[in-house]
Amino acid sequence: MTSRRNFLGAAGALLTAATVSKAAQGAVPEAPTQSTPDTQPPLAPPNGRPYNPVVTLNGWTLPWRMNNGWKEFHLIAEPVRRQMAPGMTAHLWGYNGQSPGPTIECVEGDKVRIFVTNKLPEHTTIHWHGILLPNGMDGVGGLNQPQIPVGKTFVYEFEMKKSGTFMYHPHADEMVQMAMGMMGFFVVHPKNPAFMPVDRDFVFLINSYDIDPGAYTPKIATMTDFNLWSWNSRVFPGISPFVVRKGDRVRIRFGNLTMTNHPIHMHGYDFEVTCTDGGWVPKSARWPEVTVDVAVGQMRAFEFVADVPGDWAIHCHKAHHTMNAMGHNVPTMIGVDHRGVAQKITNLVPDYMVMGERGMADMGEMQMPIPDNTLPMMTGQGPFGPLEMGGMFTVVKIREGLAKNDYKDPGWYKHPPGTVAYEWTGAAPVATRPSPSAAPPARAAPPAREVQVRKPTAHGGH
Ligand SMILES: [Cu+2]
Repeated sequence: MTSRRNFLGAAGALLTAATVSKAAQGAVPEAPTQSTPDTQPPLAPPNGRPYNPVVTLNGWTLPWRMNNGWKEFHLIAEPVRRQMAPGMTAHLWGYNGQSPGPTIECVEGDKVRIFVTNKLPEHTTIHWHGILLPNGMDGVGGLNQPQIPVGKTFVYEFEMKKSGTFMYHPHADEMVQMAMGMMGFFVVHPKNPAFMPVDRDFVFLINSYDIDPGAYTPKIATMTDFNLWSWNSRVFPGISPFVVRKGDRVRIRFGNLTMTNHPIHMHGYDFEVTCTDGGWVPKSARWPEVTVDVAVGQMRAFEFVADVPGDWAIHCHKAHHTMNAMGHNVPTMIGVDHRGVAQKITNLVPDYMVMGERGMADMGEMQMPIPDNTLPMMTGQGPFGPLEMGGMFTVVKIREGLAKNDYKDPGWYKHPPGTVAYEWTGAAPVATRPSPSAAPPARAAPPAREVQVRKPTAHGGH
């Protein structure tokens, strides 16, 4: 049997001979599909202008075909199953088998034709966030185009006017379709490969879901109280590490399609924001940061030179966003002595558990019974014990001697001897405390100040 790929290859050969039949030219390009949530290696461009491809965290890049000078892609909007971390799968909507959809990569000056087939149970469109294009290609259903009906394929065509960091998402029944996971990254590489080159270029989208413990489908009407805070529809410990070779110049790009802002914080380095969804930031306008807040509907890219090896945490700095599904109505129990009470309750309710009388760190190692398809609230095991994390957390793993294109997880960092925080085993210091009976020091009267007022003079001779 002739596979679809072979058939298209033959069609491509015909095109170069410039004897294209209408049927071959009119054929819709194949729509590759992805079945795994694992980070795929970067897709080196097989044709067209050269560029340094990006790595999509727990994702992949959509292959294309060239057709008479047009780069042709095919997205299929459809229900998907996305494993958010081992042990938990969500029933989402996405593109070509996954949520988010595949990353689209092209080059400034490329003519791009994107076929969008709707296999959802309702109509949809795609808006190309940040991309400068003709009004009728902007994808706002009802405003710029009719909605794409169920079962139909629409075509978007535009020329990439500038390079940068963009994304795509529906502009049709938006609240539902984005709450269900419909979105994807869109990178336009500079025409000149010497413009702001980096060695490693990572991308991901920030999204959030509200999926009840034990359930599979997000609650689409949730406004702010989401319980799964994810990067590319993955939560810790399901988010891949950023694997980096020591000495590499690294760019990390992300876009926020949740309902709140996320201060993204990376340990061990300072960095500069070099790109937003509006374009590249000139050198003179950058300043150093260790946390960059990304508002709803914004994109940011930051860069640093990876000169210090280690396992450096990278996470959203909102503490609730580094946790998985939990109830928020947990009373604060710190300092409450449950002894006796717990015993009495356990006689009535055998599974009763006391939570939080010494803080909640115990949750990190607790094997408590949870419903199927539910992740622990705080989890993950590191080289020194439980990590007590969830949600938007992963690690930048910087190692010496990796190969140029090696993105395999190198395991935990092996610290040189004498470089890890250690327990003090000498004599305990004597605490000095003020005696409780001591009166607070009397407040001295503020010293008198003399103020001299000078009026500006007309001659201004200084
Ligand atoms: Cu956050």
